[in-house]
This record gives sequence, C-alpha cells and structure tokens, in this order.
Amino acid sequence: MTQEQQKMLAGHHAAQFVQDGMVVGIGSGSTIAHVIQALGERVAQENLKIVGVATSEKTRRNAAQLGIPMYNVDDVDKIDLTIDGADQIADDFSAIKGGGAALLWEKIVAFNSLENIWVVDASKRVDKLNQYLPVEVIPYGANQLFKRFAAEGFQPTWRLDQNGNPVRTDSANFLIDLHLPEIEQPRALGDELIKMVGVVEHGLFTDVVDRVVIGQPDNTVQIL
Ligand code: ABF
Repeated sequence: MTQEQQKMLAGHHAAQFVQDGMVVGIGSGSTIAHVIQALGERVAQENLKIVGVATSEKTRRNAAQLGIPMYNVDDVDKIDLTIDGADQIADDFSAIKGGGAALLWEKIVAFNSLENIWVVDASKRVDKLNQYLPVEVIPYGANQLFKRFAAEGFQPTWRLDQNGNPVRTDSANFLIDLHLPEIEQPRALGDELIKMVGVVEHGLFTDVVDRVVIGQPDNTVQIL
C-alpha cells in the first residue's frame, strides 16, 4: 500500500471510534482529511450527530463543507475525543507535530480533550524523534529568537510560503523550524523552549496521546 492508502486506511478506521452525541476535536493534515471524509459520510448516511471542534481554519472549512457542525474550543463544555495526525511518533509516544502549521490550536484542543487518538501511516513511527521541530513565535522579536536558536545550535529555518514569505499561523504568528539530530529528551527540550521569551508553543507533544492508529503497508491497521 502507498503512504496515502495507509493514511486512508488508518483515517477511516479511526473515524469508527466516534460515537453519536460526541464533541470531537478534529485535527489537521492530510491523514485527518480522510477522517473528515469518513465522518462526513457517517453524518450523511447514518445521521451521526456530532459537534466538531476545529484545530485550524482549514479543518473548520473542510469539515463544515461535509456537514459537520464546527465550533471553537471555547464554545463547548468539554471535548470527548480528539483525533489528529502527527509528523513523527517515537517509541515513548512523544511526537513532533506542526508540519501543517497548526500545532498551537492542536495542542490547545488536545489538552482540553478527555481522550486523544493520533492517526498515522507507518512512516511516522520512529525509535527517536529526529525530524525538524516547528516552534510558533510572536512576530515581535522573532529575529532575536532566531539568532538565539542559532546560537544554541538548533539550526533554525523560517517556515516560508511558496512566495518566500513567512507563513502566518491561524493566530497570526510565525513558525521557526529547528533542525536537531535525534531528540533524546523531548520533555527537557520542550521545557527549555517554552521558557524562551517570544516562544508561543512548540511541536513536541508528550504525555498527550491515548491511542495511536497506524495504517500499515500490508493493508492492516495496528492500534497501540
Ligand atoms: C497535523 O498533522 C500536524 O500536527 C502534523 O504536522 C500533520 C501531519 O500531516 P499528515 O497527516 O499530512 O502527514 O496534525
């Protein structure tokens, strides 16, 4: 199975965990697009009654177009279940998220959810986290932060759009991607980053997820 087929397999499987009457946090990214598609089909075919909570404006639009009522995180009393994607998931269930520029709202929704499920293709599973780490920063002072990241040896790069302009998140912040070798201590690194003035949030997600749904190349789904 291709990576995209693995994403679809995992996404459709994860959508089955959503029950009638739930408030569902809906993540971002291409894997979650399959979850949204599957939920939209259930809304249309089973008259599934759910309320969605957006982790990005793009997800809000995509889900609403498929008939899922979408709310902000502050519009609901609680979130029963959040389903989201990830860029990498390590053996200790720490993850890097934010490749889709939605890490801040994703982390806010995740930490306000009673249960969190991540949905990935098999390529996202690694022994240790080792891909670029997105950090969301306030625009004012971002250049100074960039220089500080460089001085720390984090090899920072600006997240740029196709026109070479800095990407703005849904909260109108910038993203700086850090390029480190293997991240041995994700919690310690996260604690270090979040203390740096001007950092809004980082893409290290630790002690968050309850279940991981993995689409495998052999057309099976592994649930951890
Ligand atoms: C989102 O899903 C982001 O946190 C993460 O970067 C992305 C993974 O993208 P994809 O599912 O397209 O691989 O939750």
